Amino acid sequence: MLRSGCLRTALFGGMLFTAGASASLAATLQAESAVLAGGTVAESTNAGYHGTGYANFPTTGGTTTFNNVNGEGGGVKSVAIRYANGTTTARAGSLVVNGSSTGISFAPTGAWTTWVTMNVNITLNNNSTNTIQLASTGQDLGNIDEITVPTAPGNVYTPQGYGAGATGGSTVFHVTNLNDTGTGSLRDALSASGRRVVFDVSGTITIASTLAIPSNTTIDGTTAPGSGITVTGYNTSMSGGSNIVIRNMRFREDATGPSGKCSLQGAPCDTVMIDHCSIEWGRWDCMEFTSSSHDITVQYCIIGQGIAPQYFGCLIDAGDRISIHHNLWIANDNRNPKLKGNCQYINNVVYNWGSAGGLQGGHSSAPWKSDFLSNYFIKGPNSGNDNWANDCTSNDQWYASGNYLDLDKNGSLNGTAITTAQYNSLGVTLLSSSQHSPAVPVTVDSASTAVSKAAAGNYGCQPLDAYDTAEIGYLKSYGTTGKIGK
Ligand SMILES: [Ca+2]
Ligand SMILES: [Ca+2]
Repeated sequence: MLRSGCLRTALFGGMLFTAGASASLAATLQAESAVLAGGTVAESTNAGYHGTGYANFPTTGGTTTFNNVNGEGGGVKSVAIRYANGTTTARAGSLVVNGSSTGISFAPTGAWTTWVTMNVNITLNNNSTNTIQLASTGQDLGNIDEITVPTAPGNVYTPQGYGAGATGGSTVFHVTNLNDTGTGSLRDALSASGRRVVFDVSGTITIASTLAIPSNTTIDGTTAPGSGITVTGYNTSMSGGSNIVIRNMRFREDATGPSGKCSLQGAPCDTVMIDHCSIEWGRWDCMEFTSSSHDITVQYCIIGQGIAPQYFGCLIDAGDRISIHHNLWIANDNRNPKLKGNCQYINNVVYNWGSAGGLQGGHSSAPWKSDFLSNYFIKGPNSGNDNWANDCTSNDQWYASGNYLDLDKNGSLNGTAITTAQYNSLGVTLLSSSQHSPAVPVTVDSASTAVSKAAAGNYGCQPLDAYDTAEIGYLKSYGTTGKIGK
């Protein structure tokens, strides 16, 4: 069924996906190859289509049916429909998903040769059992070129928490090369605000100076073919930015970047959604939100492999309304994160902290109030102590529930619930009720479910590359393997 209407309209380019390939991020199905009935015909008159043509509908009763659509694990998927409507008015019809019908409307695109992509959230069942049909019911719809169904975890977008209101940009800009600068580069794409940045290429972009992200920007790495996009060599900054969405990207500053900078940082930034990203190889921290940054979500990410001089995960300093949920923190010496802010810290998995500890408290002169729910702290071979949390004071004020701790490094996940006595030994102030209620709530899993999801490779930039795959392997050793840094 259709859960919401048109989320965004965007041109799609460079869709090089191969249906059925395990590493593909999406399966694209051509309308001209679908089952056409009721007077719907395959045409190739108007240029710009993908494949060999498109479906042209009669005024009423025409259908285009995509059978055996793979919903993988099932659930809500953002399905892209590429179409053209050369008239000046929207054309309405029906979208029928597994027999359940709802209305759908195709806005004018300006010309029959102007093809755009509309995303709709559709609930699909497991595996290749789904039927998606478009039908004309009194108007002859638009011409339908293709539909694209996401098939990897990174393509399922479920924004939650305080950053869920970020809408980013809408003017589509295609990154067409992996250059640091110049026409068609990512830096070129980020030279103006209001853009939705999509990728016609995949690979590594090596930057030699700070890459700045302006306000009202979407960077959608889910559009990159193949193995996705890695930004490395220097820091990427959202400082001064507002309303930013970043999905399915890798940011890895590495040793060529400034020692005081991070792979991804905002000092300050607000109204930010970071979804399914791998944020690693940062020098000061891998990630930072400082200077009163607010209304931010970091979800389904890997934050790890911090490098010299600090080997730290993330600094949150004077942050407000920050949701950090469903992330894997791995191979950082400390600061997973430093929790100096009013935060939701939910369903995080912290593995193999180093010499100082896992999560660092704010130990601030001001009180900070966080919901601290169903996280799992797992000691690893480089953990020099049992400090799953450190540097806490009474100004670290937590509503804590459902958190687990596994300190025995025995190769299996067999932790125990963190006790009131263990919180008290940190010196934190325990609060008796939840402190946070963002407009879009965070789904709270059990701590063990959070580990299962991380171990299944569902966090970080999809598809996982060799570095992230190695880190997941360390996690799944549950205490016996791992390292600090890259
Ligand atoms: Ca087509
Ligand atoms: Ca264990």
